[in-house]
Parts: sequence; C-alpha cells; structure tokens
Amino acid sequence: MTSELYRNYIAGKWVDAGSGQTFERRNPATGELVGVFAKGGKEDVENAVQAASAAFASWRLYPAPKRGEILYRAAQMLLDRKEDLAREMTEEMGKVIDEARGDVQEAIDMTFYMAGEGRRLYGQTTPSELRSKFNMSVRKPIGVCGIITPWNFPLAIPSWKMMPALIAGNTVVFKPASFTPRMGIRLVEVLEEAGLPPGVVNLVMGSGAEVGDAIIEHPDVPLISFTGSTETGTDVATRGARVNKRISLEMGGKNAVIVMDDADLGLATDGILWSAFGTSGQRCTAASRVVVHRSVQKELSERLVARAGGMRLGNGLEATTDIGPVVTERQLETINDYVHVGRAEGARLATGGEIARDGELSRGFFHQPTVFDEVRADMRIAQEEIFGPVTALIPVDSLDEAIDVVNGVKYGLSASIFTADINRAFRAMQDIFTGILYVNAGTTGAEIHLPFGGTKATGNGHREAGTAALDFFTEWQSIYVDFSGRLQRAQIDPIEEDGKP
Ligand code: UN1
Repeated sequence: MTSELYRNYIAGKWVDAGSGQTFERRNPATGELVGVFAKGGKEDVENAVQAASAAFASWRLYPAPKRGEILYRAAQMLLDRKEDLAREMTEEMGKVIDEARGDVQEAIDMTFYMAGEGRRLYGQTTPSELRSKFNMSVRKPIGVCGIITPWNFPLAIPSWKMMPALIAGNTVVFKPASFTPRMGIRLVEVLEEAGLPPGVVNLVMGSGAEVGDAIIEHPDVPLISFTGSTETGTDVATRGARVNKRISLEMGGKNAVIVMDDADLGLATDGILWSAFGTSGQRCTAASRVVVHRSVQKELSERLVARAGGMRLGNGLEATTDIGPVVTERQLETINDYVHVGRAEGARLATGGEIARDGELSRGFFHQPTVFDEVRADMRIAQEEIFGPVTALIPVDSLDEAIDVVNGVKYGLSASIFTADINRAFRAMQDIFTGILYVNAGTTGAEIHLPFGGTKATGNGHREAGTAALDFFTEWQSIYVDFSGRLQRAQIDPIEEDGKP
C-alpha cells in the first residue's frame, strides 16, 4: 500500500497545491489507499494557464514533425510501461486488467497516430481565379486548451484530447477526473520524459467545481474539450458560449444492440455480454438496450441469463474476474436505484439486480450483471443512461420498429445490428442516427483512427479521434499570395486574354 503524495505539474515542475490541501483516492475493489493528491484550486489554474500561455509562443513555432518525434517517444514509453500502467489503472478505477491493457493500448495507438500527423496536418492548395496569385489553406493552433476528462478511460480519453492538441501546436491545462488522478500523472510524466518543453502541458488535479470551473471561466483558455455527463457538459457549453469559447463535448449514451430473427444468436450473446458488462457497463458506448425480434426473444434472454449468471465479480487484478467493481459507492447506489425503478415500472428482472456483498466483495463496490426482459421502450431504464452493468431487452416485431426504438432516445452515440441479411444491415446503416454503428458486433470497441462521437444529447457536433480531431484543435487560415505586382480585385477585374502573367 502506498501513501505517496502526488503533485500538480505546472511550468515543468511538480508542485503542491497553493492551498496545501490534498485528497485521497481508494481502490474501488478493496478500499485500499491508492494515493494522496494535491487538491488544486483557482490559483493553481491561474499559474497553469500562465505557463501554458507563455509556452504557446514557442511551441506553436516548433516544427510539427519535431513535435511528432516527442509524441513518438511518448508512445514508445507508454508501450514499454503498458503492464505497470494497466495494473495501476485497475487499482485506481477497477476495470479488469485485460480491459485496462486495452485502455493503455488505445492511448499508445492515439499517440503514435497523432505523432504521424506531425508530417501531414494537410491543408489545401487551389488555383486562383486571378493570374499570378497563389492560394492555400493552413491549420493553425488555437492556444491554451482546457482538457477535462472522465475516469472510465483514464489514459485513452486524455490521449484523444491531448495528442491532437499538442501535434497541432497548442498547449494544455489538463484536469483528470478526481477518481483517476494517478493515471493523469502517469501520462504527463511520460510526456515530460519524452522531452516536452516546460509549460506545454500542465496538470491541475481537484474538483470540477474548483479546478474545472476555473479552467472553463479563464479568459486565456479559448478552447475546452470535455468528456463527462450530459448535465455537466451542457453547463460547460452554456458558460463557455457567453465568452465565445470553442467547446467540444462527449457526453452520455443509451446505446442499443438490435438482434434480428436471422442473427447468429451465439455471436449476438457474446457481443451483448461484452458491450453491456465490460468495464462494469461504465462505457459511454455500453449496450444498455437490446432490441430483439420477438421470435428470438426467449432464446436470447435464456442465453444471456445463463451466461451472465456465470460471470464472476471480483478484483480486476485477479485472472478469474470477469467483472470488476464500479467506480464509487455513489455510482453503485445509482445503479441499484435504477434496478428498483425498472422493477417498479413493470420490467421483468431476468437475472442479477443486487449489490454483491459476499465475502471479499463487501470491501468494494460490486453490482451483479443485470438483465431486464419485457422492457418497454418508454420506460426509464430504456431511456436514461445508467452507467452500470444493467441491460434491458426490448421486444419488437420488425426491423422498422427496431430502428424506431434505437433512434427513440435523446442520445446518439453507438448502435449495432446482428443480422445475416445484408439488406437489413444496410437499412440500419442508412436509418440509424448514431455517431457510431456496428454490424455483427457489439456497441463498443471504436478504433482511434475514425471519428468518435455522437449525435443529439451525446455531443455538440464535434468528433474526437481520426483526423476529425484536428478540426477541433485547429483554426483554418486561408492565405492568398499575389505576386503580379499590381492590384487585382477578386470577383471584379476581368482576366486579360493576352497571356500576360
Ligand atoms: C467511452 O466510453 O467514453 O469504443 C469511450 C469504446 C472505447 C472507448 C469508449 N474504445 O468502447
């Protein structure tokens, strides 16, 4: 057990919070202390923004391929440290070690990918409508980026935001989630060791109300990238809009798997269990709805119940564990409250439904994998994000009805369809309005080189990952170079026909 004090990182130095205050994080599986962390506040954010603003003056001019070389080194270090990072992640937020490895790998992938973008960052060159004139567009960095991240992907999500921000020449003030501050520190340590100049990335830990708000409200932070709840995100956007900030939001989901009557039910069962119960259901992309054709409802339900009943809860570091704890006691209670809501609404509890307290489990925050059957699309458990190991089977009679149910929620992150019929698969692709869609796979598992994000209350129109991320972290500048030596008026002067340059 460790009680090391972890500090904020400002202007290239590890420093205590101005207030001298600290906070703790405990392992959600065992209650053991993970670490004690500097609890930042407004003055720490002020120092961090000043450092980031000062560093921007030189970092924006540091050649992008060289910025990429720093990221390559960072990616390699993440790879070298993958096992240790995964283990620490499991201790800090609970996901099983295999999934923690996947989270680290996602950060590695993103860091290598964005390093490569340092040699691209393409703009356009186009012919001019006038003679002796050259037209092009270039991407410019924006300045100090406020990066506010959640605990469920404590390395992957910060990397989705930080790496495109950095490769484009921005500097960063980073607030990791209060439940996963150590992973935030690990990422910054790697960047520091890889040679990132002081002030380019600054880390301030602490609460959303203090550190988050101070970043959002700071006049010298023109851009905020936020992942978290729809409620908080909407508040961030509302406050940011008043001061014309550029804001990217990744928020809730109520993702659905469609299982048609022609589906491979074994494969669908595997996909649903993985998407519904992986990370204890705490993914934005988790499958918390299964929209099933009535003719296969009974069989699918039986298969899910049999398999879910055999899944083992436990410490994510143990090889025998299928499902780890949820992140906090409060989250555990919220999940269990939803189980009560589902029962009260008349859904049939097919399996699970209880907080697990047997033996060792009583030390942590464990919830049984839970399947509701006979759920109606308008019930709260079929409409609201639960963020726990709970999924709801909603029977339907046709593909049209299934698509309506999938689209009939306020969110729009991920959806999937299991079918052997290519025409049905293409109908789903055409008519489902989510940011991510899978065919014959569950709702999770997005890869880093395609856009990630959702429609409706899931986001605000931006995308992370892929080259789409660069659109958020850069401004376009269109440049016109007139080398004719005379005044040429666009849209007004005729082009001379004599071939004069
Ligand atoms: C999230 O839950 O916020 O597609 C991110 C997935 C992961 C990322 C999820 N690659 O499920």
